[in-house]
Amino acid sequence: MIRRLNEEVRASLPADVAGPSYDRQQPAGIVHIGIGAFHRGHQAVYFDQLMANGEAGWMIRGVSLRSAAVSRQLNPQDGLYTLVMRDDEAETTTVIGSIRDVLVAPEDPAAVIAALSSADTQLVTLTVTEKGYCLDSATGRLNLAHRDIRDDLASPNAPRTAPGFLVAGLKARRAAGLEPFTVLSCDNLFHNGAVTRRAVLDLAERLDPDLAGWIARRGAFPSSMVDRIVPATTGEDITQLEKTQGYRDETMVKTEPFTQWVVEDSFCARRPPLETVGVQMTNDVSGWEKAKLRMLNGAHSAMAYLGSLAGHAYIHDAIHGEGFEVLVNRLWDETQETLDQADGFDPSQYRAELLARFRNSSLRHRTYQIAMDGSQKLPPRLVAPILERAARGLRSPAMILAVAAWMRWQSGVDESGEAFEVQDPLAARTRAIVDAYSGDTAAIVKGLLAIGEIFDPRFGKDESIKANLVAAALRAQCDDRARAVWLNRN
Ligand code: CS2
Repeated sequence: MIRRLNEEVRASLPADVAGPSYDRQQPAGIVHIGIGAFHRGHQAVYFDQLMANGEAGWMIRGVSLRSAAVSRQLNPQDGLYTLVMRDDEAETTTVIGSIRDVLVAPEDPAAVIAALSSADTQLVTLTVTEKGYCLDSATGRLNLAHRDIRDDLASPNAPRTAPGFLVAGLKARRAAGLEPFTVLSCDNLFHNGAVTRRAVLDLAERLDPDLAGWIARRGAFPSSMVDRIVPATTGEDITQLEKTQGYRDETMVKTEPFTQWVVEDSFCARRPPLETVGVQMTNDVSGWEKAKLRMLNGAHSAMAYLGSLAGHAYIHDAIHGEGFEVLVNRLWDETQETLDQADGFDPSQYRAELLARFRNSSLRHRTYQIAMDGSQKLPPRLVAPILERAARGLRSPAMILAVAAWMRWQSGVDESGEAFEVQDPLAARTRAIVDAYSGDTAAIVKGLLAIGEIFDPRFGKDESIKANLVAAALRAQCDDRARAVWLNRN
């Protein structure tokens, strides 16, 4: 009988598997909202190291805003899970102990609010993905017409969204005479701290203006740049771990050795000494955020659409495909010219490191996974830098090609005629546009460019951008050969 990872199994882990030796009963200073694989592969590992170094009080209470899946996996394992770190040369396996438990918000919103308003809680970290902030992308403010936000306004004590829970938790703290916790966004949004602050204040102002004033004065919403490639765990990964280590872990994560976290040093509550575990604390994260979003994530999205359409299921496959390295380097030449100085950021070293990370074939990072939610990802990764370049009279053929591939992706059929599901909050709208103008690329491009949530109006008005997009989308550039020809010509 194979044993499932839990406290008992932790006491007798195989010799090559390290595990937590600190006291796991110590207080939980952190509530994390959105407890997916990325949190388990990134922030939770830093807090695990912090407690291993003897810093007390940084256990994490996880919150799932939607599904009970992670709680069903992690709670029976006493919050323990395995981190498998691999590249093409080596693999290390560690059991991480920093997560206490997982609360499922829709099942028990009051328990989440109680965790947020506990005197132990100093810091609330978030990985709710771009769409979890419920923003109106045209204004960067909270989308008050969003269905879930309307529900939160109607039932503020049983909210559904991350901003809704933050407001409810802060309100309960104020009522209990406690100070606010620090809110630390760990999502791939530009100025993620300021954006979160704005969203929380927009909601609080509608519910309780006094509370909003208190949050504005006493709260803190530092920005942060997070980076680690954490592909979705597969059944195969779980079986493999079981075979090699002799225990079963339903919630293991696999990741790369590389990890980076740059955090703005403006906390209101007790701040964990993150700098002691390799976090870069800084006064201004924006240079790092922009570089990472445009270089890593921009190249990821380009490879996701172009690669997936051309039949490359994984990033390491795509980067070895004809012309992809050329494409990625062209894209980086384009984005690099839009970056600001960030302390210690060396673009050529960053590019070399990124290429090596993309080539890591042991991660099996699916292009399809990255292609999801493109409507949320395109604006900071591709639309903004293309526009900045256009304003300076510069063309951006590699980034245009990536946007054109996203447009082709909306048809739900790849270059070899294989159908797939477009997973995106705006999929129904983009599909309707593609169907309405079937076969007329110029009309499809025009229709998609009119989606204000994705494309700044300047984008559609720029005739050169539009013409280039149509040309790129028309010529089926998603096929490897055609893409190489297109890049040579442009
Ligand atoms: C990826 C990111 O899925 C995606 O959109 O680009 O998850 C990427 O792997 C991380 O941001 C790396 O830090």
